[in-house]
Amino acid sequence: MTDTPYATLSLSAFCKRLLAAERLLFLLHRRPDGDTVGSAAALIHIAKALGKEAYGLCADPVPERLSFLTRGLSVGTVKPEGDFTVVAVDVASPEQLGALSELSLPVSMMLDHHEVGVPFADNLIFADAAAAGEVVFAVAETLVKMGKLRAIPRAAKTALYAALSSDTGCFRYSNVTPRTLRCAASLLEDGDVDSADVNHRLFEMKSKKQLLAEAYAIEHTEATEDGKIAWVLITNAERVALGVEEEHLETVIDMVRSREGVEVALAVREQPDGTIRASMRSSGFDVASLAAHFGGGGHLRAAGCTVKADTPADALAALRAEICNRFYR
Ligand SMILES: [Mn+2]
Repeated sequence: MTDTPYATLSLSAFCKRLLAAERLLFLLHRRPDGDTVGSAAALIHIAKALGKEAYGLCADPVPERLSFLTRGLSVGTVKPEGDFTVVAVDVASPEQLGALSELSLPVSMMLDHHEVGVPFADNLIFADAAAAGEVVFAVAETLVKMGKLRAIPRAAKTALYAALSSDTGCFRYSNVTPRTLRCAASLLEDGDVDSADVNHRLFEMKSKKQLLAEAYAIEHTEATEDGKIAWVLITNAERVALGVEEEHLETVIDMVRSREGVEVALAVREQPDGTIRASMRSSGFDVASLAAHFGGGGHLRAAGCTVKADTPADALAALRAEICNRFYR
């Protein structure tokens, strides 16, 4: 994150700019997950508690299973009228804004936790945070310390807990630190958060279509001879034949990843618009720089990118070649 024209913000500098704003627009990353939705929802609740107008904007609709986090809030795919102070939440690079980048919004600040990315505004980034929710929690605590917020609003606590749990796989991944757990513990302190309900919604409850997609992925996963690199490819034709939508493919990567012996997992999905998305997970191999090589971003062990290729099979071949090249070097 060096050599950019953008400033690195301290917590208090970020809070001061938030406090100076009257109308706030929080940008979520495309294909929204529990962290970007939970973190943006928490910021909207906090902004409202500060007496401000606040909205959320995302290139893709918030998936049904996460809609409990945005209930009663204005979070949509169409930009509300008027001028805003625009803050990107959990967005590592402009590419992750998806179609929003075409709006050329004047992004004032970024709040993020990705160690690999392309800064596009003055930023508050905790590279060691497990989730953007951890950064938002620090912002909320700072506002409380500054005397601007009496306490973290109840609904914001649930949203932040969901953000933390979402990006840590229910506090199971290696990104969990003592600070992550202290944030979660603090959010649970006053009994305002029904953690079992949040975790059930995030991890246990699956639609039949999602289960069908997972079953397909289990059946069609292939691997290198040593079983260390595994992948699955799902084209539009295959998805349509399966009777599922793109949003039901979100967890197929986890099926590839959970196979015994797999160290690098790859899921390649042709999108309805013909573009080709790749998700990668690993047990330590750097998939963030791999994704960055293809113009994407993410974390050391979890990343994604859009691959430019003529066919999904070509994209898979290019990804596999690059992974093998780096893995067996
Ligand atoms: Mn995140």
